[in-house]
Amino acid sequence: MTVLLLLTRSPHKNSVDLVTETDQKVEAMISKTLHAKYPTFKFLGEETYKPGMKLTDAPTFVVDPVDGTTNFVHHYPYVSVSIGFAVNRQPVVGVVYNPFTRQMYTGIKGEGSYLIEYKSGGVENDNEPRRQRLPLKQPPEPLKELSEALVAVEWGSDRSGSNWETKVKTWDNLGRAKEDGGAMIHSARSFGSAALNLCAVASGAMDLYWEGGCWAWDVCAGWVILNEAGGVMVDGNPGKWEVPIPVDHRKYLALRAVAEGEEENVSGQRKIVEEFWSFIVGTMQYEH
Ligand code: LIP
Repeated sequence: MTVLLLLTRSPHKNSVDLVTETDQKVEAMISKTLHAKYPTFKFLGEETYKPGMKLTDAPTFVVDPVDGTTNFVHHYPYVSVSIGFAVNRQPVVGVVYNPFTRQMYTGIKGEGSYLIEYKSGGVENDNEPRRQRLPLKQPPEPLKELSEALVAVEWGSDRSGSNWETKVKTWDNLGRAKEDGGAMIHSARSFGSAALNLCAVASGAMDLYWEGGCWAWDVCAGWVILNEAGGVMVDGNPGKWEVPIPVDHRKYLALRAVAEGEEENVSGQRKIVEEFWSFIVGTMQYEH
């Protein structure tokens, strides 16, 4: 059995903010490879990020070498390498690969998004992977109201204070019976990887994903894959439908495509998003 060397992240937030030697080595390899190929582009990675570093409008690789580190430490196979590319703080290219399931999700702005499944030999040895355009169900299933939804929600690593209160009370509101003022959603799931949660929403297997506290590197790649599958990313706090959020906003709500036609899709999504916002208790705030 491979022994994972757990390291202490600096600055170290708390006992659930985990990092391993693998996270750091994979990022070093990705950054070296990308820099050699694209020396003029900037790089923002989870393991080399320092407080105060800001994502600019410059073309930038936004990378999470091991998204789902807690899963990786526990050998729970919901882990991914997430490589995004942003321009003007907007995601334009994304690749998310889960080495345990050999599933790769790709998305390029204006060119669609795909699920590519490799057989046992993995990426290097499989020349004919199965490739499917997202969402997997076309036309997308309608989603008439929030009570029909399966929603991904994550605790994250902040476990006290007003952000925690907002998460716990909102989770309660989403699950609670309608006659008691709740949304009575079908159910909630916590998979522990923002990138794979976004890919699940893009594929249509999950209807929504809500989280506050994760970072640009957790969502950049998945965001393009979601948008190119007709899905939408909006403010994780009750917001304004017309106001787009930047990739480093740190409060996110993702929703899958709910109809084939552009107009029907957008109006159907707006209805669900505004319904979801009405069940959020409080406002999440995170330093950037
Ligand atoms: C994780 C995110 C997840 C969040 C975790 C953590 P990491 O990223 O993907 O959504 O809930 O707290 O931030 O640290 O495994 O790269």
